[in-house]
Amino acid sequence: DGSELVDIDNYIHANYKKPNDEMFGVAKGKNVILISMESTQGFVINEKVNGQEITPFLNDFIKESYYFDQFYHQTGQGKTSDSEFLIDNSLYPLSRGAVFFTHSGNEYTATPNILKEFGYYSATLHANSKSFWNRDIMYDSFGYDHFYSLTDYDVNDENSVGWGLKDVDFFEQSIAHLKEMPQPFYTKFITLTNHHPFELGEEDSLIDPYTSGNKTVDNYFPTVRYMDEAIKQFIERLKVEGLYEDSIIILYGDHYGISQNHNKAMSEFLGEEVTPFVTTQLQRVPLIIHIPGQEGKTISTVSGQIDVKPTLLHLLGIQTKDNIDFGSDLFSDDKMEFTVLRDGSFITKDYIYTSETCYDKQSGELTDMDACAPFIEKAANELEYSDKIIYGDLLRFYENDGLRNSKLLENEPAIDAN
Ligand code: GP9
Ligand code: MN
Repeated sequence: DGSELVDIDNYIHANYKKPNDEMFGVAKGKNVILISMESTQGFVINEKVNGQEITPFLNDFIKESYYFDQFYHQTGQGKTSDSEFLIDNSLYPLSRGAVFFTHSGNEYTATPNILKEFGYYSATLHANSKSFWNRDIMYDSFGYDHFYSLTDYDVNDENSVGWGLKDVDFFEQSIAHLKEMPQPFYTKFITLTNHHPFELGEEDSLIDPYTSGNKTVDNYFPTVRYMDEAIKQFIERLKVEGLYEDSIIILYGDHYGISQNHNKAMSEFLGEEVTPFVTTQLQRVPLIIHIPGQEGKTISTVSGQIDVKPTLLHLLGIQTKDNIDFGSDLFSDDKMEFTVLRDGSFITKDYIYTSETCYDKQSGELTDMDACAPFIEKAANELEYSDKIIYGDLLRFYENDGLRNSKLLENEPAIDAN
């Protein structure tokens, strides 16, 4: 039955943070364009390699956007698919395996499911075979109307590298798909070129590799630079097509690109030893939210992928107080600075807890466990509650037994469903 959900429901609603009055609904009725930036870690932003900027476009774009520089990925073994799970559901992925494979038949209250009630059309665009990560099945559970996958793209030897279609061509070909969609739309574009082992042709290399001698680390920079260029061209194209001003654009890094196997080369690049503390800090990925007509600013609230769903829904003018979301609105004045990673590590305003060790965030020094202690149970609870929902498919009770009365019907539609 759904009785297990009562505790969880109480926990979630005790943690609910009300939206910021000034931001609630600022993007009401706008299209949504999410861009999943493959393997893009936060340390490349405003950083150089061989004296050259790694992300010149993003460095400019963050100046006219809300840029969250203390935003963490929370993925596990499900990699890109875990990030999609977090972003669309505000639930944690699983500690082992990929929830996209193991629990694709569950009921979810994902963002596309919710936005459907507000007249939105939703689609994911990604030039890989549709069954990779079991996406075709999971997307149905999330409520996506369409999945533009490999067969919707013209992919050949010339326009491919590494894992497949190059990002520039992917975005270019995606424009036609975007133009045929009903508006408003909720779309997710998943890039691919900046994927291990970071292969790139000479003609697409805009900067030189790094020179540590570690191929993975060295080649990471030119493929990040290439992705940056692809996103730049896509945004320019959105302007040409008249879609830019009608769309809220959200870019996020899906997960780390450089694993701990490359700590030595990373230490050389960063100029510091990659300790467990530094490894945790390296799990920061960029989150950039561009809202037409808003100047934006850099926001350093500790946050994670789990926070995107309520943040976005509030920007669109949709209430979330009756949702089972583990994250909270990044613009809320009361946003708690507390982010749990899937391995049980957590980050607060002042501390980082990882490998059962408590660090002072400012200094990186070990600190007394008492400082982290109040959060240890909360972190464990969060993960456990979220796991329970997934293992027990508990959202089916939430939706069906009227635990908090059909929440979607309570919301006044933000826009006409015409
Ligand atoms: C595959 C792409 C990359 O379609 O999303 O997957 P990853 O290995 O990063 O999870
Ligand atoms: Mn990925």
